[in-house]
Amino acid sequence: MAYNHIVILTGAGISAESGLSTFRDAGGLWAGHRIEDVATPEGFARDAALVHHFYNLRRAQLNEVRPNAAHLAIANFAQTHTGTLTVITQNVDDLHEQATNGHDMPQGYSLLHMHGELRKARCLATEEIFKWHDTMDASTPCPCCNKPKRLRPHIVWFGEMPLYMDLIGHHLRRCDLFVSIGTSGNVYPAAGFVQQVRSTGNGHTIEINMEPSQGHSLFHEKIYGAATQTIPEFFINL
Ligand code: BJW
Repeated sequence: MAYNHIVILTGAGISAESGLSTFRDAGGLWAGHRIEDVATPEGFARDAALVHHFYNLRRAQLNEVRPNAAHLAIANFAQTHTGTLTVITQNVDDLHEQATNGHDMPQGYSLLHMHGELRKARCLATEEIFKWHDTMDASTPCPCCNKPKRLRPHIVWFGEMPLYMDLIGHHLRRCDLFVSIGTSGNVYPAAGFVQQVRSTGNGHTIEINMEPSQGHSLFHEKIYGAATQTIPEFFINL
């Protein structure tokens, strides 16, 4: 069956084989950290130095990693797909961008970073967003107001509203295929997208992950295995 409006949701599992740790697997990103300390606005208010350090290390790590066969398979598929293809990523890395880099992407393709981006910073006062490739700390002057203590990583922490929610809702309502890749289904609202698609009655839903996610029973189809194996095979046959 040919699908016209496809939504792909990706999580940390798609980037794992590029060398970026997931969150909840053993030895993951939060090992050695309390989530409340590094992934909440309250943690940032308490100890900005710790939070900046955590994200500075992860931003620097992006220089060392490349998209893997799963990111590339999605990018290749996007080039030939004639309907719309919306990639909603929970990831703050830029491996989907790197995978499409240098290619003219069709008009129907879009990529939405619902949990923000490591390579962006935001001014706490004006909400202006800047491309950011270096380290930052509390003393870094903000480019718009030239004052210290104004910059934060452009990341959606717990308790904050994820980005592009209206646009995401629009794509979920009209999609005829929803594919969830490499996410444990622990974090809302992303974990609820499959239910939103099911409630429309028109979308086929597929989970592709290393293991069954929290919401696995909600999907019509499931494929389990490493993303670099399962994803290229899946998109070649779609
Ligand atoms: C592989 C693989 C390989 C490994 N191949 N697979 C009580 C009930 C319900 C909700 C709430 C609640 N209390 C609070 C909430 C809301 C809260 C929430 O969901 N909390 C839960 C813990 C319960 N959510 C929020 O606060 C969000 N905001 C919000 O809800 O606003 C209100 C709102 C209401 C209604 C509509 C809209 C908004 C904000 C959430 C922000 C999440 N931010 C983080 C941190 C970002 C910064 C950073 O990167 O450091 O985003 S949390 C972290 O988890 C990160 C990820 O994007 C996110 C999801 O993780 P992901 O991607 O699923 O990774 P893992 O590690 O969990 O899973 C990896 C999977 O890959 C595993 O299954 C592996 O098996 C698999 N895998 N290798 C294939 N090679």
